[in-house]
Amino acid sequence: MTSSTNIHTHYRACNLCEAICGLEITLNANQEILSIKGDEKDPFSRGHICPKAVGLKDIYLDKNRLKQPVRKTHNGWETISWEEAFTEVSSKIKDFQKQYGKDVIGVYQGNPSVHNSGTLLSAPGFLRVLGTRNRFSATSADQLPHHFAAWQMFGHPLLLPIPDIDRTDFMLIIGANPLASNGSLMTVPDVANRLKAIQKRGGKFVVIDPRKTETAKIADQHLFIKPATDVYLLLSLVHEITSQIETSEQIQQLKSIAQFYSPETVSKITGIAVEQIKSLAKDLLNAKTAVVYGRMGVSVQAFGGVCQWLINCINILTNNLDSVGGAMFPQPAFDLLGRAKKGENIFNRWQSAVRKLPEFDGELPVSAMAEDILAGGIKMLLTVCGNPVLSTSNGTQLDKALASLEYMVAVDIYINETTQHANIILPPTTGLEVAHYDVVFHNLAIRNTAKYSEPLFEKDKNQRHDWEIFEELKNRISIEEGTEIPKPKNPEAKLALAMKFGPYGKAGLTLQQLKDNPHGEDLGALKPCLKEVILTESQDINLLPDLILQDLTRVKTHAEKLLITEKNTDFDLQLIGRRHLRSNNSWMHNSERLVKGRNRCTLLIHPETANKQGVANQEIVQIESRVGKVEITVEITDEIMPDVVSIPHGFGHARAGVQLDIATAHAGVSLNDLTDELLIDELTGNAAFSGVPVRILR
Ligand SMILES: Nc1nc2c(c(=O)[nH]1)N[C@H]1C(S)=C(S)[C@@H](COP(=O)(O)OP(=O)(O)OC[C@H]3O[C@@H](n4cnc5c(=O)[nH]c(N)nc54)[C@H](O)[C@@H]3O)O[C@H]1N2
Ligand SMILES: Nc1nc2c(c(=O)[nH]1)N[C@H]1C(S)=C(S)[C@@H](COP(=O)(O)OP(=O)(O)OC[C@H]3O[C@@H](n4cnc5c(=O)[nH]c(N)nc54)[C@H](O)[C@@H]3O)O[C@H]1N2
Ligand code: SF4
Ligand SMILES: [Mo]
Repeated sequence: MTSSTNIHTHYRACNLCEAICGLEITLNANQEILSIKGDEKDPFSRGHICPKAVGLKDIYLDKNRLKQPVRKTHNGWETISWEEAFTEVSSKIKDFQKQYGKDVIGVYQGNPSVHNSGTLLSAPGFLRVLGTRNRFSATSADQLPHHFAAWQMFGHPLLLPIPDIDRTDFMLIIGANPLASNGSLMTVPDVANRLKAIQKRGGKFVVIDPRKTETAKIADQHLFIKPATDVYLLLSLVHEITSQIETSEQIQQLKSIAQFYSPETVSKITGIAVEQIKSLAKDLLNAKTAVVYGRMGVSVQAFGGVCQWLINCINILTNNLDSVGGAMFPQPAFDLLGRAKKGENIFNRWQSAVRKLPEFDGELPVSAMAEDILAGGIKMLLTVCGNPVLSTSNGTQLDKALASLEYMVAVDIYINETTQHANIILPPTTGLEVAHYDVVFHNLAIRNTAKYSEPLFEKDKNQRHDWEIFEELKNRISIEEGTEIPKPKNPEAKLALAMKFGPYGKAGLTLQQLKDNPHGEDLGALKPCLKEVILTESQDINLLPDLILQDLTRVKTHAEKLLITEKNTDFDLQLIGRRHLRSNNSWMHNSERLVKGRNRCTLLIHPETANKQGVANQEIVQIESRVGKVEITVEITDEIMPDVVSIPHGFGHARAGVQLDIATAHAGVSLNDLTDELLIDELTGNAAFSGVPVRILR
């Protein structure tokens, strides 16, 4: 912290999204925030921020935010002491375990778990002691297919290839909207300028998306694609590329897999013209360097796993994997893979109770959580940083399932759509009150950097840090009765050790150095390193993994169906989601400055489709899927494909019991009251949100 007169400045990283922008926060002598701006001296974000950064101040001051545990009573919520809360929660855990066994307690971990270093470093220890196989997280409503393909091909779920956006000559972006999301599985602050820089140095980038997004608008080219048909576009690109390169035996096999998917055939399925598919393949082959990057849109669909595999394949076929300007592997200062084992099986070691969906890396697909609660296998649930009622398929069903639980605990800062079902909520400090080192996202970054942030505000004496909560619970459920409960250990020690023994430790990088330089350290551009980091048994890329090859039959059968059948007339529209720069999944709608302005929770529909359906702009319509129905205002726009409609996810705050004053005044409806828990990627178990069949009711 630096000071001049009474005004002083604090530098830190924003932990709200994956971009980890550097912030410059000025405060007066009373510790009131005067401004939050981009930190020009941050070597990575270079002064960039987005409007959500100022939301950190709103979260800090939010009257609805919890600071002490609350317990649900017949007369509403009552504030209780931490001692009371810990005693009740730990004895409930022990009672349930004793009576029914460890698996009877379910756990759901949401997105901010990976944006809080305290939670990230302390929750795993608690979960190990809890020992349940009924673990779920937002991963299977998001990026599980990426992890699956990475594990199969490179030997570890976290060996995710990241686009070398600063040096590439051609970037193909499929199903991602970094101008709204600020990048995902690609930590890339200031993404708009980095994309424009590709163009300035004579390269280009192309966007494939059923909606003409903010990113598509600044691209050299945007192609509409029918939802959930990307697997065929990718196969067609493999078809074209393998016909133009020298083929080894393995590549020959890929070529024969792709044989059926000529641009002519695939054009009929995807709606992308034959010439355009061919020219994309040419661009990928001819550019000096090129990279294919596919995110949410190609992950949350019926063939998400195969899509992510194909994206890696194309980067390999065009000689762009692990090479400058292509898809590369970061080498973070906190090396998450330092102790990873080679060739470990982490798939399908157990299954969900009702549908027998496969476990991956210790977690079951979240689409199975509600049915497994309703079937009675999970009687107690713990949610951590999650709002699955709004964020997982068929939220209405989960809402009912949560109401049927015998006991629920939430580690969360709000009483929202999910946590209102809890018996006890344990609220940790957050945002400006905590120390932060981005353990996960430096691992996914387009440049190697490291940055540590001190807390800006001291916590009240009645508040607890996340790590204090998890350590306390771990200690209480694992010690013998009658022994003294050890004090929670600050995970900062782990951080210091990780720096020391990480890849830059030898060169002298220490936690203290990061503390002394709150702008962050630049550790250089990504370097080819796959040989050193690969974790497959053979030490080679597994280009043709059996599990993925087996799924190609399903891909083919579905293609044949799409090529012959008429449209499903019962549900004649396909639903997709969207993100807005001023939203953050479901939980930042309680900031007035972020929600004000025109209603964002609208149904986007193409003029021709609106005409066919007989709906007018701004009309309120009912829209229905197999699982539910919502009422929503129509917004007619030619920025979406005909026969596709879009609703943003994360809204729907009008549910009874929610205590979010501002959010409920801008409630909107929940996209996930329409998405269907039965629609999944059968390979990985990931939720398939893209292309849900829906119809407008009149
Ligand atoms: N249809 C559809 N569904 C989607 C998506 C989509 O695109 N379409 N996106 C999916 C994706 S990518 C994701 S990641 C998931 C997100 O799904 P979730 O992680 O379940 O949902 P969030 O809205 O991120 O909820 C975050 C929760 O954490 C709490 N919280 C915030 N900060 C803290 C903190 O510091 N500590 C603690 N303990 N709690 C905190 C908030 O109050 C909130 O309850 O949603 C998925 N769902
Ligand atoms: N402002 C803001 N930033 C965020 C978040 C947020 O909620 N708000 N959430 C954060 C999280 S948790 C994540 S995971 C990331 C996600 O980051 P992104 O993946 O960049 O985010 P989305 O905006 O969901 O982009 C998905 C795109 O896929 C398109 N799409 C939908 N279906 C299909 C399809 O079938 N095929 C193709 N090709 N495209 C399709 C959608 O139209 C959309 O433009 O964003 C993070 N950043
Ligand atoms: S882009 Fe993400 S990290 Fe950067 S200021 Fe916005 S929310 Fe924070
Ligand atoms: Mo996500």
